Amino acid sequence: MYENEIENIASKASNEEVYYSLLEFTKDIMQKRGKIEGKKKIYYISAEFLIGKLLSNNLINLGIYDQVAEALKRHGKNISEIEEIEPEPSLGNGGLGRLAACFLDSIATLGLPGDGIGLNYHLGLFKQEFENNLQKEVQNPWIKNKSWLHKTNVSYPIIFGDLRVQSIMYEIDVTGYDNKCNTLKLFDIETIDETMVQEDSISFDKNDIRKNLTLFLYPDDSDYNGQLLRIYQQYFMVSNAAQLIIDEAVAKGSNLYDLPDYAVVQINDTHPTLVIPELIRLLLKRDISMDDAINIVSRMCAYTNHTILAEALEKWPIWYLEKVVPHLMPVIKMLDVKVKEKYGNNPKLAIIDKDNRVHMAHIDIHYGFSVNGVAALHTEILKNSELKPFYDIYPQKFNNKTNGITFRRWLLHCNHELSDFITSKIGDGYKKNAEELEKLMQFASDKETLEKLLDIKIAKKREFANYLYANQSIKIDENSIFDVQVKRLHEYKRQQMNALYIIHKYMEIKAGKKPARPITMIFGAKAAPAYTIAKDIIHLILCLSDVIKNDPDVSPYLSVVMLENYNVTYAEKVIPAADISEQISLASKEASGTGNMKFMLNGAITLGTDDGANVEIHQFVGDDNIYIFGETSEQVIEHYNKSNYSSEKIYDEDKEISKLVDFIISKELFAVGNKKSLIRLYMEIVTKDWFMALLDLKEYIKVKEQMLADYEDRDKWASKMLVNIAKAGFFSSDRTIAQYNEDIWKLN
Ligand code: 26Q
Repeated sequence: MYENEIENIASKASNEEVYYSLLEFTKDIMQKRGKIEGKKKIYYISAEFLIGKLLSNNLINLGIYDQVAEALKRHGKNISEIEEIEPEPSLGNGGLGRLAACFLDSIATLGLPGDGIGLNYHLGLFKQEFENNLQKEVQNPWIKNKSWLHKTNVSYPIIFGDLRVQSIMYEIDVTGYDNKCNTLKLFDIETIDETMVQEDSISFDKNDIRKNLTLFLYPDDSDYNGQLLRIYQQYFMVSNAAQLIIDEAVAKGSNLYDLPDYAVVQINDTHPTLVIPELIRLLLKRDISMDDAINIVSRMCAYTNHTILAEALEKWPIWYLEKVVPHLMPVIKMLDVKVKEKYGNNPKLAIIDKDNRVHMAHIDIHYGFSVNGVAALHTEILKNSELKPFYDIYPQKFNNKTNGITFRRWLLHCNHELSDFITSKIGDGYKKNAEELEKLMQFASDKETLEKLLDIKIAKKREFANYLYANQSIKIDENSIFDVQVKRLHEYKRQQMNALYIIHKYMEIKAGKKPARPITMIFGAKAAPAYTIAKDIIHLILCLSDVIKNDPDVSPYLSVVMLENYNVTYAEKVIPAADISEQISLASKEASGTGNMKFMLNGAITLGTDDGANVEIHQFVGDDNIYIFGETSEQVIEHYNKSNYSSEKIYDEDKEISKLVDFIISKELFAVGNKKSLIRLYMEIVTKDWFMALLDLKEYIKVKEQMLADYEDRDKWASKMLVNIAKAGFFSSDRTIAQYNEDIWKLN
């Protein structure tokens, strides 16, 4: 099919022309594919959809990727160069946004009727640049005249306390793998003024809502950074969603009392929580009683929790809501009164607390029918500690849905070499049924297979090294060990602990102890612009990179690279090239992690704590195929409960540790860095260390050394790689979505 069109496109003169023709061509095919239909639909509402570039993925899902790539090749063009033209829509911060994108792919692949609902941010997450070893934020526009967006005629009035706007709905088609399409619906208004943002910054006047409502995505990850504009955005998103849901259900014949037969809403963290009172308000307007409205809505809304960090739980001062959405207040107050009538004045269960703050998660749990965590350990922690008072009254609402990733993007697209090889071994059934990867286990000690895996790894390392050189003019040694930690920067993820490892290795090499093979430490991380310590950690890593690069005693054996502007596109290049996957969060703090799954699938070995989904990865691959260290989540929780952790004590008593920490304020680092920032970070680690980097540091170093030594037994290492790939099937988002459907959505 499409031979002539594809040939015609491939013969166009410039890469730009080819890209834009392919864009239109692909959009056209998706429109013709038609929509997945069904009586009941899942609405996945999320403030973030980190979809990444779409061209290759869409071609893969449409089954024409190879055909297009070959046609391009015949005309002397390379599909990866064509991909370069596409701007990456960075409509998310990190894990939660990327998860939403993986889910859309899987929902369509499983043929379930389901749409994503979010916001059409004009500027995605800031673009990161490094200047003087510091992070600088630059605005990141992604909508060119031609993009994946379709403008629709759907438009709703949205009422705020002090203004009223008219929305417009855009759509991006989401094609399933070998299936029809769903859509991602992104709402916007026409009066956004992109000139409000200075060319070189991300600051602007936050008061003019008409001009900036959907102008940018909040650059916060797991940090609660309350701003009035954030509430405007949230309400705008959910009021559109609620109106759309009701319209679509009514069009299909709903009498509104049976709305739960037509629609189920998944609330992605608390950012879309206001959809609950908004749906109730809209039903009241249609003459449905309060009790009936609450009953209807409570049977259609389900909530996913993505974090246990107390500072990330949304609690808005009531006056924010009174200003932005006064018409919702009677409903929210009624929801609060009913909780108090039923459960007394238990402050732990209240929607509106004594300080007049509205607890968003509490609305979801009382007035939704399902509450899920995103990995087994995370759900247990929610049930037993963080949300225990709720679990006590609503045990039946709680369930676990361990996260997953789409194998189309994270294997078929980013690692053709590996997926082709797997296909040659076990056929391509695994592309639809990921558990079939398990069939690879029969080759666990097959020399030829293992050698081929190592060959593919080296090819991907070379490819990445070339990309890095083209992108950042940095040269790395493809024969070194690639040790990779890529994720948002947060103290709980403990990039600072990895930096202390680098200091350890640097000192060892200085003292004459050379590693068996050079090591390349690769980081990628954006810090929220207002998160000072996170920026200090980036600064430390960049300074270490500088010091080591300029030290001829050390540079042949160790190098440190910080990827500039780490995003989905970068992830697709670096993950297939990784040997070691760093997943070293303080146990109990990482709800799940999804990078861990991407690395595993691409044959990297995990160095991690028993946290989030690492626990399940550990169970699947067994002790011999993962490197686990550090205190357990129980031990860590006990430290918090007893307030008995003191980094100062460790620092004072352990000279090996204090020697590493002291290097942060050494003359070597001061020579290339900012004294104030380095001292601030040093003080933070010595006197606070809220996420206990010093607690696990020595065991971390020990286990990493073991790992580096084990790497030298190449056959054994390759068999660990194979086991990781073979056991990755469980972490397909197709499995996750099948479980959401089975237990929560109940479509079909
Ligand atoms: C909140 C209020 C105001 C502004 C921003 C925010 C905000 C934005 C994004 C709060 C949190 C986030 C993102 C959270 C997140 O990405 N959590 C991650 O979710 C993944 C998918 O479930 C998990 O794998 C990770 O463990 C979890 O950290």
